[in-house]
Amino acid sequence: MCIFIHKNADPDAVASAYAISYLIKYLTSGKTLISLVAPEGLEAVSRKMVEELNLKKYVDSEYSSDDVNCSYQVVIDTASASQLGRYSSILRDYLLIDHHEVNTLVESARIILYDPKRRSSSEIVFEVMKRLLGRLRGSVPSEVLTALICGILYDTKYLRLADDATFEVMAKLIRLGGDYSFALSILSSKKELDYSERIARIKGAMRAGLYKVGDLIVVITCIGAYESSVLKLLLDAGADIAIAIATRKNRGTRIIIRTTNEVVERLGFPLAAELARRLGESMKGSGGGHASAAGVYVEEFKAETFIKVLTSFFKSRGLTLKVIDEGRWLSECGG
Ligand SMILES: [Mn+2]
Repeated sequence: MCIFIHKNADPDAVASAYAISYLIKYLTSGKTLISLVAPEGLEAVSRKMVEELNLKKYVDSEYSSDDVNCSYQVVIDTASASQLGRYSSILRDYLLIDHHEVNTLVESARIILYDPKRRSSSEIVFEVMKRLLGRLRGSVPSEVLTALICGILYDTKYLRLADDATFEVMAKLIRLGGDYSFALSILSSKKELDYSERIARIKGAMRAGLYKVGDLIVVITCIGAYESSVLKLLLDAGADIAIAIATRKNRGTRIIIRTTNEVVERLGFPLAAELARRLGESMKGSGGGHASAAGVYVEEFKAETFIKVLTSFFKSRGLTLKVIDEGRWLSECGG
């Protein structure tokens, strides 16, 4: 059996995958061999979580580049085929566990455990465990529970996005033996930015173009690495919507969109997810994600088309995209 998680997997995806793997092994008395398929590997903080909680023993093998052959497939915390990279082509009859507002993998899944109201996949996985195991006390190892706490904390931005159901799950995880403060310490150890990340952030800021829609500030930049970090910087600087174009030699282009929850609330629709989907459809790629964080993959990026789609997307919402200062992103990423 294979468990697939999205590229550069975050703690929610990784915790959910290990917990499901544990559950399946438990229910089949260890007879099921499980491979974790993590295209392009795990995010640094997820690797730290796996190490600190000693989770490796819950899967039999890990793939990140070898050819994968699996009879049963579970896809976790993944919103679109593009997030699985080259593995998307081998998907069939899969079980999907996910919570993203927009998910294009739902259509062709065989079994669906999908709840866009949940703030994390870890919450859904915990509910599945509860249903299948009945009384959980003593049966689930504390490191698995702690991993799920990490997953929830990460996806809810330390519970800022949590709702009543999230708190109920969290309370149960702690009561059953999950270690809340250890989970916090795993996630929150400050990492020093390395040299290349600092360069990427500064380049991203230097190349940024400045636009507005209504009274929202939109910033577009072009950067080949550390996109999330660059976008966070731009949002911190005051952008309402920040978009990074990341072109990789012979490997297509990723468009990453970030906005704030305040903007999503004000607009009243899942901006990033919908914009990503529209860009994907219009640029012969695929896109999806959350209301405030989403991504698109396209084979061939054309700045002209991109701006056109962006303009018509906002226009369809009654908003006009205006240029304040085009910046340098076009000459770097114009294609
Ligand atoms: Mn998630």
